[in-house]
Amino acid sequence: MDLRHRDTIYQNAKAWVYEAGKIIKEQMNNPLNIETKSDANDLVTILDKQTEKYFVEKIKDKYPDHQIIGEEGYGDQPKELDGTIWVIDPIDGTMNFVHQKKFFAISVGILHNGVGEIGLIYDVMNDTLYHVKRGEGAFRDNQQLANLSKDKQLSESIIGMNYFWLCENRLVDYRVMQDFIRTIRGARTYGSAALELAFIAEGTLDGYLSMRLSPWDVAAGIILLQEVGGVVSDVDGNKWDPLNKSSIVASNAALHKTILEIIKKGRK
Ligand code: 2AM
Ligand code: CA
Ligand code: CA
Ligand code: CA
Repeated sequence: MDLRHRDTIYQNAKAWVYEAGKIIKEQMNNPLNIETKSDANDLVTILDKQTEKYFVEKIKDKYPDHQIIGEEGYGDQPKELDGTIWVIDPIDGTMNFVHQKKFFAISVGILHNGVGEIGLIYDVMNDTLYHVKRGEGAFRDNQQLANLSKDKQLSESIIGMNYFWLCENRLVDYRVMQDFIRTIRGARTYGSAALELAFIAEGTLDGYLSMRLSPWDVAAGIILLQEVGGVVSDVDGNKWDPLNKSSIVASNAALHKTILEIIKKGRK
């Protein structure tokens, strides 16, 4: 992708992310028309839908040849990774948004011919933007993020993961994951995959595990994390596929290998 063209796309995407955040803040205390999706805890609000529509309108107007993959379905359903694809989660952490009115983010990843070129994760209530253009550094607002430490031990690591890893589940023997919990320094559950990946990039977390996420949950976070030397795969070590749902294991390279070895012992 031509770098000048990429920079224009980045500037537009950034302006739209800030504007969308402003609209969410202005409207979040109005009735949210909360509905459920796949299950009773899978929530969606009018602002998830409205925010995605806002991006789709802006993108289709300015870049009619770009494609969009968005959680709420207002984009396209590309089958191939050719051309430029925007992968958008209008509100990542909807449960937090509904119940806590904070700890949610707007996540926008932009791929060109399958390569992640731009990533934006906007922590709306903290007014913090994580952003990256591949090869030009990852940033939190104006501050460049350092490369991930290579010699972090698992015993000194804080890992983002939810409690379902410790319950009977279809992926990994929970007793192996209980041993894992005893091995690491601590576990945290923030409820926004996009923010959790950004937290690894900034060093707040050392790793993140999730059983099933969609492309829009992780696209921007993966692009951000790769820029600081992070590694992302599914629980079996397969490379991330931007067109399909998968489990996610993210961390620095050394920890990633160790975590995959542990998961393998309990993999069903
Ligand atoms: P969401 O808020 O955009 O739905 C924590 O639950 C993380 O998992 C969030 O990033 C959330 O994204 C994502 N997630 C993916 N699928 C989910 C589902 N079916 N129910 C709840 N959260 C889901
Ligand atoms: Ca959702
Ligand atoms: Ca999401
Ligand atoms: Ca969402």
